[in-house]
Amino acid sequence: MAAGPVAQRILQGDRRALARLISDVEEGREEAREVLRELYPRTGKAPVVGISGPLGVGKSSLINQLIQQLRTAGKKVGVIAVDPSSPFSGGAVLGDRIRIERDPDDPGVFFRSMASRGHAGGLSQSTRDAVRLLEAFGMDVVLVETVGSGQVDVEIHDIATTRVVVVVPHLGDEVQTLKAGLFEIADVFVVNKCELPGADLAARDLKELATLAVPRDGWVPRVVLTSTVERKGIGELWSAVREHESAVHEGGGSSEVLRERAEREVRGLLQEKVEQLLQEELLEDPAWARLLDRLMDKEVDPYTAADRAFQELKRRL
Ligand SMILES: Nc1nc2c(ncn2[C@@H]2O[C@H](COP(=O)(O)OP(=O)(O)OP(=O)(O)O)[C@@H](O)[C@H]2O)c(=O)[nH]1
Ligand SMILES: [Mg+2]
Repeated sequence: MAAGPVAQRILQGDRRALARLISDVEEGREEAREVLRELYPRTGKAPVVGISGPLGVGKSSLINQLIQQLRTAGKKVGVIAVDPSSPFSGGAVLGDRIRIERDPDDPGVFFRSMASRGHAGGLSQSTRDAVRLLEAFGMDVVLVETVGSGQVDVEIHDIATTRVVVVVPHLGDEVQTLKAGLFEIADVFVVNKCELPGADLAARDLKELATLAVPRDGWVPRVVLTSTVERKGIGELWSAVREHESAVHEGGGSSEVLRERAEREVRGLLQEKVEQLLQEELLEDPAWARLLDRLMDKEVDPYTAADRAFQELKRRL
């Protein structure tokens, strides 16, 4: 597909056009989807590294040092900070939470934060699309910081090609169980603040747990020790990410993980359309209100009501 004027500007590295388009994506504008269609063939090659973990473990500090390392190697870096769950951050301003030390004049770094409100197609779809735009824009690597754990975090994790979960030594029993759960969604574990006591023990526990994980694309989760205060382990972290990227991309289009992810995305978009169809065909029809009246009067039960509505929908298609 030939690239239209907006897509051209993105490909030419126009930062203002990129910022505006990401906002359009957040608002779910159809024009933005059109540009995404045009740019899609140019996406999917850059490592997209998700960095998540509990509050204050050092995610932003690690990102700062990864940026330095990548810039030194001549790589351009896009950074997205996602705040899916305001309760976690206590309503903190995102700009505070990420604390990225960046040179505002460096054209090789683009930073964007995404908060939970106002995403027409859902936060994870907006984030996924923003990542694609950053890649089409020419970023060699995209880093995505998310806080906390739980369902939203898992969804955000679905966007990263390599999922890094950061923990610190001595998180206590509660986090031990959290760690076990996180194994499902981590490719690389980082024990940050490793200059503190207990780091080796934490790393050993994690390595043991890693042997229990079911390998995906032939990959067993890796454990890396880092300290951003002592500037240790950043090179090892990046090597682990690169090795994982090779494992994922090795089989070309046959990666289990990438295929399942692609399927989940299309299913999500399809479900949106089905919901819209339901809305237009049934829920706006006066017959729907009448059916609800009958339900309230107990003339019909919910199962029968759903069956009838479904039959009616099929009849109309
Ligand atoms: N001792 C020690 N402190 C660290 C290290 N890395 C980060 N910190 C400190 O931990 C605190 C939190 O660091 P951040 O990088 O903001 O952590 P974060 O995970 O991004 O925090 P949130 O985004 O608020 O969840 C800061 O005070 C850092 O200076 C480390 O390697 N060792
Ligand atoms: Mg942070």
